[in-house]
Amino acid sequence: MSQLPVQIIESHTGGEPTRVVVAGGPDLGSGTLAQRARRLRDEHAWLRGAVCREPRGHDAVVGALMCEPDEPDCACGVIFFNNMSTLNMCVHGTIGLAVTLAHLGKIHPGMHRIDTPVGVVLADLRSDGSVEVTNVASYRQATAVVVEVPGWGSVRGDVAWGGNWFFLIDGQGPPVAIAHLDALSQFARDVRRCLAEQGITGDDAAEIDHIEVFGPPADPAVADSRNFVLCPGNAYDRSPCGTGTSAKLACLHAADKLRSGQVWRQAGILDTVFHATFEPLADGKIIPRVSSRAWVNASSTYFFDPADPFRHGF
Ligand code: PYC
Repeated sequence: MSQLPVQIIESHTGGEPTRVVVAGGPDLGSGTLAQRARRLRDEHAWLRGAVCREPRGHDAVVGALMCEPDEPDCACGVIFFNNMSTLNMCVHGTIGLAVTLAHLGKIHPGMHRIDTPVGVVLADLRSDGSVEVTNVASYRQATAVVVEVPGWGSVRGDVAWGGNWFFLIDGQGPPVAIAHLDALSQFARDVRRCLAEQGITGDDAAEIDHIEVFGPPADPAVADSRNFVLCPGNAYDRSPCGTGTSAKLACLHAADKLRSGQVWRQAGILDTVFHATFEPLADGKIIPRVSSRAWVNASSTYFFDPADPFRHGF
């Protein structure tokens, strides 16, 4: 277990924090990013405790361990994690990673390949500081799936992959507004538990660990929709969630409700907005492109005093 200081650069994307571990992280050896992500999850839980739990962190923090890429021509590799486990992919975190790399002088405006556990994504760092992420191929796996949720009744939604597994619910549950945060969190947690109990999964029996609830936008001139996204654990995404926006695009495409190239403006619960488009693939999947801005707002050094019982979080 590393007792070396860990160096972090922090940013937020539409209100959702990202902490990029730029030095002092564990040595995960070689292999694909997916293999190294499993090693991080199973053998180095201390890092997610130190970064995403109290007393340094909180459950909304997403960590990003910068690594050597496995795929050629990548600016870097990255493994995202939160207080519970590793994440397959994270778009807001990729935007945060891109501005962090620029802050460190490691990249300049232009297109950059980033290796992740679910494949290579592209980050286009523009000269105005915004970043467009070309995400992994996304698709709707099932539509109008009904899950029985005690207290809420029959809840209907779509199952889709956008780099993580999502259950997307439109127009059911509490109003999608910050005033209803507790009720939304409870609703989404109940839905997630019932999906697992009723055997409703993504492909290969993957747990659907993100729940996305949609409602009307505050201002239709600014956004097409507002969402609430429950992340693995109990935290909700402060941003509109880029993998969730990718899943939404896949569902809109499958339902023939959005054309290739048409811009979808997804607001999150704080009314920050991601702009997204897609390119259709021959097999019915899509390649989503999601853009937003992130701001670097802190740089920290974490110390690990062996006498501190909470050096790896609680
Ligand atoms: O932006 O993809 C995203 C994301 C996933 C979890 C939190 N944010």
